Amino acid sequence: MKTDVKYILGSFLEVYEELEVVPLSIGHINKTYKVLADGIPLYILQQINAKVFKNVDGLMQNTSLVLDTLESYVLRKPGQLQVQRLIPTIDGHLYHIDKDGGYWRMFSFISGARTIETVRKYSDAYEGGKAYGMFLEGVSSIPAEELVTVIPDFHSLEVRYKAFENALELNLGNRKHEAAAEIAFAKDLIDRMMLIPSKIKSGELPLRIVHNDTKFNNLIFSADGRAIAVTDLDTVMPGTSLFDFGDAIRTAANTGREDESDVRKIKFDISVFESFSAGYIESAESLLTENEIKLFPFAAQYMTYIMGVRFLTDFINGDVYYQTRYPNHNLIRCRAQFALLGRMEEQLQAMHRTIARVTARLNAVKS
Ligand code: GN1
Ligand code: MG
Repeated sequence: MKTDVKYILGSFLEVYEELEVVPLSIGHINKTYKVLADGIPLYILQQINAKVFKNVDGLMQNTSLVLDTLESYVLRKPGQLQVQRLIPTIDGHLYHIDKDGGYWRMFSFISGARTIETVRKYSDAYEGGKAYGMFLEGVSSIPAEELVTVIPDFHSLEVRYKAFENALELNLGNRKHEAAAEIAFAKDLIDRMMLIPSKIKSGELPLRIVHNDTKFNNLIFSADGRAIAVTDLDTVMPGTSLFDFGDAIRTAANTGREDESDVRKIKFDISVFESFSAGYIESAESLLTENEIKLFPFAAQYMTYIMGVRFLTDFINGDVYYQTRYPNHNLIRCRAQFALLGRMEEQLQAMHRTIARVTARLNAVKS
């Protein structure tokens, strides 16, 4: 297995025999490897999950466009963000197809890079907010029609909920009975959760180019605690800033892991929420509308709910989408998301007050 992967390097690099390839356990979709020379990481090699990304060519065109756009954006913001480089294949393509039909791509490794799984410092949350806010500004110049829709309706709750209902009907994994409480929870909340989709439909929320997968561990930090890059650009597509803000809070303000099995460890850290919001709103201020900012607390709930429903759907379907490490992994992930949603509900008013405070502070600085 490992030798096979190493052999792939030959399509990207003339000389690769001395390099070491180490698998990384990040992400639930693609397979990711670090490529090192003498212990120093040089590249990130990835096998793209072509079951999930059916149009790999479109995906890679998007990635290349987004990286180029960010590259020119960061030139205007010296010292703030770095951009990964796509390493083309030796024959000049954006990706390589191996003899078994597997799709591979390679990126430069950002030196000193580290990621954060659980946020423990408010300064990290603030830095992360700033970086994702800059990202929003950085990609805002891309015309929507130039991006291929790699996964249609990615954060559409109508579509995700239909898939859930479909899973319930078919019960392919024969597991419905194991998830009775979670199924009831999802059903109870669906009407309330349709608020954001309804505001998108009515035009109250602007559509923008967004990242769509802003887990906190998709940020790269320097050793001295600055958020220096945004990774995982697979799902950059039109959407709303609420998706990015919400998913970042879902992962950053959770004191437990995304798949924490002891739900008592799952708390919602309102100070992380405050710090992230301050960074995000400050750096994306030129774009964000009042309607968007007002809905940020709810966005955190929306993204937590939608992820819970997606994990639950995959559990019922018999684990056909996400990589899992044990039989009820998706159910545990769903439980953790729904527990977090409960903790957020208790702090919803506090979140609204926090957003008001953050915006008031920013306005005071300006006047
Ligand atoms: C998947 O593979 P990863 O971890 O970057 C998923 C996201 C979910 C996330 C949940 C293409 O992302 O939408 O938020 O898992 N990506 C896709 O952790 O479905
Ligand atoms: Mg991803």
